[in-house]
Amino acid sequence: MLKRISMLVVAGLAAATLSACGSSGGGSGSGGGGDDAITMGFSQVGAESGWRTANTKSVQESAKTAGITLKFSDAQQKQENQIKAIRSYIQQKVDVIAFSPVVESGWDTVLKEAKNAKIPVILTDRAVDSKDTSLYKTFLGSDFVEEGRKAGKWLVEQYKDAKDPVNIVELQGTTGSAPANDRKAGFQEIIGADPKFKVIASQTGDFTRAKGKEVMEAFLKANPDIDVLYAHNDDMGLGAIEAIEGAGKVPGKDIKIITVDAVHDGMQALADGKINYIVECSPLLGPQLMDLAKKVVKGESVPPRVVTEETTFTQEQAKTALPDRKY
Ligand code: GYE
Repeated sequence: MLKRISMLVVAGLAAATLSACGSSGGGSGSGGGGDDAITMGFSQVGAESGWRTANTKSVQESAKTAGITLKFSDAQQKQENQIKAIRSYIQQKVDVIAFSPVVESGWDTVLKEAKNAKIPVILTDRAVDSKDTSLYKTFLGSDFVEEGRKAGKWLVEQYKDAKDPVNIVELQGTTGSAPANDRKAGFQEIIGADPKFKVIASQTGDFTRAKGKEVMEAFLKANPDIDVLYAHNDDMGLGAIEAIEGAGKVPGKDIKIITVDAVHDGMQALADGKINYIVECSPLLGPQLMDLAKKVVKGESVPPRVVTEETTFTQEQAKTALPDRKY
């Protein structure tokens, strides 16, 4: 699927072919800023995590730097709010719409409306599962399956000599979201090869610290023998750490913790020994998003998939990286 193709087309936004004669279907955005002035309507998921805050900042700052007028709305993790926002951007005849879909399904109707209005759409951060890929120009973001695999590979390596079962609990991201689906699948793909790895409980913590804590408390009550926590983001992991400490256990020792994102607070907990491994997911998508928007509005061709480059961090690596971390 999309995700597979993606690897081939990374990065090289180069080879742009100037194809169109007319530019956007928008018509707005030309008042005063010269004929290059672009208005972007951006529908953000919410403000659920440190990652999201950093992502929002990146989008807002890069729009400013790129001279793009940004109309921004926060959907508070609700698909219906995103659909409303997109419809309002269509009505306002923005030049380009970008959004980070909270869940994967259910976008075809509104995306068709944008297409009919000739307003190009860019997916950023999260994917949709629409079969019709002509409904959007490109998808900029991480490879979440690969992130799950990285988490799984670290775990397999850590327990390579273990004979006993390894009891894992999983805090999933928002139900139905691309990162929750894919991080689960990638992780499962790797650990599934060895039956000693057992996911004994798996539940959504909605990518928030509060929910992560609450669900981990329930996990701890129901399962006395948890060896590993795999949390789909740092925030849920940080909430879970509070629950683990509250239960009189030592996070990072009694229960090994793997998370995804590598935002500042997560990296601090990693450096402090409370998290054991973090798979990075970069929220700094703003600059690439603005480049893509300019091209798309001009009618230039762009790669259908642009994958963010990412790494992983051990506790030692976190100590080194922390002072220069921007978010
Ligand atoms: O990992 C999580 C956030 O979509 C990649 O959403 C993003 C995820 C990120 O809430 O912290």
